[in-house]
Amino acid sequence: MLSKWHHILATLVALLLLAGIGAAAAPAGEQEPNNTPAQANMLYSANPIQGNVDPAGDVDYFRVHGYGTGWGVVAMLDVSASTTGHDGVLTAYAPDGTTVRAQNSGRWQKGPLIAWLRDTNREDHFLRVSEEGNDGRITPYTLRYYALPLGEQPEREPNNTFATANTTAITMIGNIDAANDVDCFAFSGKAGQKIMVALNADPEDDGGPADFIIELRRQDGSVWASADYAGPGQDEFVDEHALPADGVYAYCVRAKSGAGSNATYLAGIIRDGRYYLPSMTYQVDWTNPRPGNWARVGDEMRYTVTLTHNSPLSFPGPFLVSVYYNADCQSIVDDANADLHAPGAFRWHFDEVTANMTVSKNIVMRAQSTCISSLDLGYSSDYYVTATRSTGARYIIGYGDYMPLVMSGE
Ligand SMILES: [Ca+2]
Ligand SMILES: [Ca+2]
Ligand SMILES: [Ca+2]
Ligand SMILES: [Ca+2]
Repeated sequence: MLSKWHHILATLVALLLLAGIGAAAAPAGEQEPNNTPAQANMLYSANPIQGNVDPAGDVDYFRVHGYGTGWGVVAMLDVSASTTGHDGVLTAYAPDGTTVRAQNSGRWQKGPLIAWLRDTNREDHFLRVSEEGNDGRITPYTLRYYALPLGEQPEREPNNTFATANTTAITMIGNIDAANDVDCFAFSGKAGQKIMVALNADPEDDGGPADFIIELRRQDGSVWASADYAGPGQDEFVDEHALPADGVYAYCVRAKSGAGSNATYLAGIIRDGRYYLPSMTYQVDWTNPRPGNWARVGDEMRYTVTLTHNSPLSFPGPFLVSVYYNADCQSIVDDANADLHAPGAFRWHFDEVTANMTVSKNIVMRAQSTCISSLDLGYSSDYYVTATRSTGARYIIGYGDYMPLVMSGE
């Protein structure tokens, strides 16, 4: 039973992953009428939609989910394929459908851009596509939209070169405080991953003085792509680049003009339509099961738990590696000097996650009662505002000389 369910769940997870990543294929089409917030078409993160501003004066509303504070929106209107006009306007509205949260009619490479607009609540809100002046057509346009956790972290100087780059968080808050300041942020990538870089030039929403340039850097530190399409206080964007090989890449921010103490920005990468997290792998080995893979009430159950950070980049803590146990089934005999205890969990604390760090601990639990459960492993990271839990080693605890809970076909 357990393995069958596990298989089904694994398949579902794989399908969901495919749905998220495969969405880059043919964009869906808008459904008219969509001329008011009440008529808005639903739009989902990483699922581009194609439409037309046609006839002149047409406007197209799209409804998007709100994810609450701590999340942000990146939206790009690509009008480069239009045969009729290229003066697109992209507007983000609050849930009331009338309060403008952000508006852009400028240019990234292909049209207007809204980068890392902060969500204010969990209500649905709206994006609208129109033509500047409402007196021309755009046929066709593609609207791309991403809802992402911001997880913004402050830059740490010096970070002026590829070699001294900060390891990027999901997004970074930085400041180009002098004309010669450069801020670089490194990330670990895999061959074939698609990377975009977006920069919000006015994260305080009070008018930004700086005209920013963002660069995507190759593994050797050379400039792969550079974006400087818009003017002072305007967002910038580097479109999708497929990584040619596994390794460390970076994005860097500089200012063409307007450097100073208030030249702040919010920048980050979008990886395969999602947010950037470092790769972690887990392993939980139950090393002393009885033949037939079970334990008897009273047994000591020995485990080796291992977490590996698969990246040559370090990042700041606090970082907690957590073992999760079912306290109805097991009690702790040896927690391998865990720093913290919580109900059903114990943890080791790290001030920094170093390059390719491996945490490996030998722990001992006591089989308390007849049970089917699992000993799980996970981590939490403030830097990546994330906490995970992964199913580790499943176990069966029986009593006497037999396993009353084992089902046929298991
Ligand atoms: Ca339309
Ligand atoms: Ca319309
Ligand atoms: Ca800086
Ligand atoms: Ca710097």
